[in-house]
Amino acid sequence: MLALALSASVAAHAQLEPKHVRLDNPDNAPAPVHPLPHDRQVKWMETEFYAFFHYGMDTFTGEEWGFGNTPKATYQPTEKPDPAQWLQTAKDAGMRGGIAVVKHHDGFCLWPTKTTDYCVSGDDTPAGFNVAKAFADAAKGLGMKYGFYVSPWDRSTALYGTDRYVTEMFLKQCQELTTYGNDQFEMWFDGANGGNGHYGGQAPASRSIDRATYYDVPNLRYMVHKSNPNCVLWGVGGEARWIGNEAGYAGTTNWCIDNRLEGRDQPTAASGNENGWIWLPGESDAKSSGGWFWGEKKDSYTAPNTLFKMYLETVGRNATFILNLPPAKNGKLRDQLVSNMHQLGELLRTRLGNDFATTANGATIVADETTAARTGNYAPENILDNDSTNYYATDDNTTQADITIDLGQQRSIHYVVLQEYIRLGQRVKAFKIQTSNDLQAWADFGGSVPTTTIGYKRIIPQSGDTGNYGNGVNARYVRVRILDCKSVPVISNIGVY
Ligand code: FUL
Repeated sequence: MLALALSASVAAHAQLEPKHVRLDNPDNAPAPVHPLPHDRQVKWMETEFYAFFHYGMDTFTGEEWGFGNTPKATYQPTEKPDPAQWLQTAKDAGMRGGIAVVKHHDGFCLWPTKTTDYCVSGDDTPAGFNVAKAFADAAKGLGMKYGFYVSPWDRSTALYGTDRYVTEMFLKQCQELTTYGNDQFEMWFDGANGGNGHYGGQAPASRSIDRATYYDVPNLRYMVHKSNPNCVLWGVGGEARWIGNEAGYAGTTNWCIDNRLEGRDQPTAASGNENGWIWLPGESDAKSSGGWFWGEKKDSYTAPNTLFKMYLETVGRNATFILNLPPAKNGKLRDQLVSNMHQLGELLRTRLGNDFATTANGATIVADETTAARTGNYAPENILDNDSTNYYATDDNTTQADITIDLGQQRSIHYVVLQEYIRLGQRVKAFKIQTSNDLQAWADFGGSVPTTTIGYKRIIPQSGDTGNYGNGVNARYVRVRILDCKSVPVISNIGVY
């Protein structure tokens, strides 16, 4: 009897063993450091730099937050909105995608939704035009990633604040938008809820909700991911966090992990949390003009050099960068903005377009002084090959590495770019960059900028100053010293520009 009971319990235990644990590791891969990103979050980080397009009722009122009772007829584009022009401009600026605001807090929808009359009709006139559909089509034509901003807060409807708003309007609106393409990369869910609004003219005129629970995020996620598996739900959706400011900078220390479901108003927004338990990477949103929406009094534009500085302080600090380009009343971006974006693209191409540290440009890895490279396909050469799917890793039991690159000739160096293989978790806690011409005398690179985290991407300017291109430093060798790391360092790329 005892023997029988024992064997029954062994059998039950054997069944419970997790099936995904591999008992052997034939590839000798380094162990992951949790939490890990979802595949869609990695693809999203690889988008790096993309546009926001705030266009809608506020374009015609000059406001930033419509109250929800502006008459429909106020939305009067003087020409048919031209999303292909928006996205082509973004592409010229070096961006890889864009997000169209198709419903802002005022509740007016730029596609013919079945959930409310407060929307465009979907006919072929400028005022009836289905902007959401045209936007998705234009993006597909231009090879740009695309997604939509759908404001959860809706100041137009009497239902706001009740469960009916969530099930009959908000979720349905998001569902309708998923039908415009199954390859959307991000849906943007703003956390703003300023309380008061028109709310269909019904009392109470001020409503408050708990944004952590009100919007039924589990069902929202399920519904969006069913048709759009690569769509990251930003903000309220809990798959990427706000960086905590709208000025275009992330923390110099910036972890892709954190401890909370939504980044707004949190002290760790800019830096993430080294000990966080969920993957929640940062996105930095910023304007390129006087407002989120175009307006006569807001028709002034930020200089390309300032935008380049923002790029270095966002993409260069392990965050994505979403830069707003507001179409004007004719449904097009102004000439001045188009020209600024072209200049920004030129800056990115000339300053960060030719990587000296590639095999193709004659670079080699000359030394790995302190640590043995891992056996298997983890050679330091993986750092020079422009392939983001492989990486260099050290043997187990070390959290340090020295990686020295011979550029093959002296180069004028302005920036060093570092990337971890984040599919195995974000790891590096401290590093240092140095340059040399003889492998004997080494000079520190990067001024006094803190060199703590790397993550998906880090860009270190030669003097540490993101606002000053400078003359560069002339050197043949670049050495990256990983000084502290959560586990074995895994480095996919080092770029030298
Ligand atoms: C904010 C909104 O309230 C602004 O109007 C704008 O859309 C910005 C991107 O997010 O929270």
